[in-house]
Amino acid sequence: MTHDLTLPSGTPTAEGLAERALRDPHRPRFHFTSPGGWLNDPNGLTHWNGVYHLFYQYNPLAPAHHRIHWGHATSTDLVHWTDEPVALVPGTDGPDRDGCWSGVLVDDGGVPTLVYSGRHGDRELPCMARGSADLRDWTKDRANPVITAPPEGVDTAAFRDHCVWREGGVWRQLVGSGIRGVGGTAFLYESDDLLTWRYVGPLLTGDAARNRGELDWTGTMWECVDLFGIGDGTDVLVFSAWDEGTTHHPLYWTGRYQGDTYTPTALHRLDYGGRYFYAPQSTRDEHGRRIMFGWLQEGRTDEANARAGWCGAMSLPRVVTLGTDGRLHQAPVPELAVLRRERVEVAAGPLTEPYTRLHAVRGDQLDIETTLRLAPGATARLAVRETPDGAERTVVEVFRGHDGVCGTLRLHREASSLDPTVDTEPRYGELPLDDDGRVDLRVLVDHSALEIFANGRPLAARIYPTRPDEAVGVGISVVGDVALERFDAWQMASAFAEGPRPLWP
Ligand code: DQQ
Repeated sequence: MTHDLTLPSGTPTAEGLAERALRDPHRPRFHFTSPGGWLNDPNGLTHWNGVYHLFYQYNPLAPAHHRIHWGHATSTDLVHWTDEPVALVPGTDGPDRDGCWSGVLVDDGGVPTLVYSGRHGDRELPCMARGSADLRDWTKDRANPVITAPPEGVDTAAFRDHCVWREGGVWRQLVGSGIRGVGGTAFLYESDDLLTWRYVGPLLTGDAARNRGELDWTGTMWECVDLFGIGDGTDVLVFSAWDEGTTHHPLYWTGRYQGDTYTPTALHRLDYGGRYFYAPQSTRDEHGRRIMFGWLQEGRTDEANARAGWCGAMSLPRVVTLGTDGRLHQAPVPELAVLRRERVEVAAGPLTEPYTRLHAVRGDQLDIETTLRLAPGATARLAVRETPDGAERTVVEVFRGHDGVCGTLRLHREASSLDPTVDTEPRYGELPLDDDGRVDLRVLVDHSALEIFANGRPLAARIYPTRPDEAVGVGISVVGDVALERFDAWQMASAFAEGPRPLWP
């Protein structure tokens, strides 16, 4: 994403955005989207007195990244969302007059408090706002910005996004940034009152020169850093690796946070979809679960987004745990099951046909859960959103290497759309397998939003069939020895009521 502050030509006015959005066949129905206009990062995630609050980067005036507000929605089940009044509006003057960029919510002795990035020109500086008890009304602090400049030598336009926590009687904060010629970084600060911050130093700095261009390249700047402890003694540092125009992908370090430093043990990709699961943020909910959302960016042109009247979806909320392999394991929250309607079951057994169209399973709102067992060298492919003539189809592929241990999860989008202007690049990543070659695969199809979980590894993407009404088929093809142990599919109900949602409730 470029941070251009002008609207693309031809952008419609706010009028009618929600109606346009409603008519768009590509708009998800059980992933959270804004009522209309633009949505990007999840912000201020919290579970507050039994209510989940999802704030998000929002432009209610146009489907373009311009003068970003904080949208707000609440839920008691992480599935059905109520639109709340816009939480933060860019100031008419002051440090956030060009946008209220990403940030977090903390509980300051019972007072909900936002720490976010104010944008003015190309300056990004930390700001804060105090909330009412119901988290609906927010008052910006008169002292904003609460940090008046980045550490010396750091670009003012690369100093944003926050992770704030309480530790040993003080507040600590990370601000995402980059050190020119060195790499992305997270600067550590400390405060007694969230207002006056002492700079401690970089918690960890990447190496922008190494593996440039690789899928795990750490970029020149780290956006949306998120530090949390998980499992027994592992600290995870999530960040979105960024480089102007070329790199947007979420990564995480596993390692140990101690004192003022973070000692990494390993670097991993957070989601194989790359930019399609960007700028994630997580919170520990009142049940003790680590819940994470990411921004599912669009894969179509700015003009197509403008015509659609909306832009950007939130991922499904995910439960994140630490796997026995020391990596993060991700799954959609179990609450989603309330949207499951008719179930179709496919009989278990060896898959002998090279291709089987599953006629009973059809739709553009589906939840598919299957367990496959692959012999070494075998491949299984699940096609979704397939037209009857097969001209459009999106294929989820799992492959077990000949050595039996290594596998690959791959998403083929080359035929996902006949529209040459949409992104159809494939996506792939490593698939962990046990000795039996078992693959637990979950595929959630929600119009243009697709989320795949294979043995706990996620891959999010967007797809835009040109014949959306016909692209509802599902099929399986195999090469080699593949057994189907289980296959269940559900039609998914919509999580939103019919009718346009007010852009500014
Ligand atoms: N989006 C926000 C920034 C953040 C970026 C601006 C990540 O705060 O760095 O809308 O997508």
